[in-house]
Amino acid sequence: MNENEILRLVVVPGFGEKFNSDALKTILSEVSLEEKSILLFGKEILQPRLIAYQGDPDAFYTYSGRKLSPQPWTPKIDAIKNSIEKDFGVRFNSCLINYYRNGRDSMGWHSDNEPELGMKPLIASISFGENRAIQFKPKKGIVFQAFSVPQPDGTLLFMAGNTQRFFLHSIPKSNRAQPRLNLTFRRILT
Ligand SMILES: O=C(O)CCC(=O)C(=O)O
Ligand SMILES: [Mn+2]
Repeated sequence: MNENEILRLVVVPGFGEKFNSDALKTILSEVSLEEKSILLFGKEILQPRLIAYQGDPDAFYTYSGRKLSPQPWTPKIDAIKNSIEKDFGVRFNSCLINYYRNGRDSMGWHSDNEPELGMKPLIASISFGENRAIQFKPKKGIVFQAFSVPQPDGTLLFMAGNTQRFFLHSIPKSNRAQPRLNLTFRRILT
């Protein structure tokens, strides 16, 4: 990788189609999703979506001021992980599961730059259900335009290299949105 590289994304439309249309339903039935709060300037704020975290037993993740303990892998999530690992020659030990119940659920601007992900984290993000675009914008000092990537059902998006260092991303609210499930596979350095 060149030292000047600021952004590395790979988009694989339809990757999730092979898990067939019941992926969303199956995952909802096997995962217990929770409304969780984050600490923002010392205050507890409920996150506007449902969340679960799965992974290998030692893959603890401190996210927005909260230490997440991994739940054991469930069959569908494990199958999707294995499929991504096999096709792209990558390895993950955890998965953050986000469920957007409707268009009012969202995720604010952030980057996945927690120290336990390392300097240049590879994150594989797969989406099922409603098409909610992910927005990107450069951090201060980076000259680049904001842009968005549509994520229709089955889209697989890799974020890699310096993406987290130089860009923020978000899922804005949307009017008229059916439910959407997103899985982000990560590698926690243990
Ligand atoms: O829902 C998405 O597509 C993005 C999820 C995300 O950014 C995250 O889990 O950190
Ligand atoms: Mn993220």
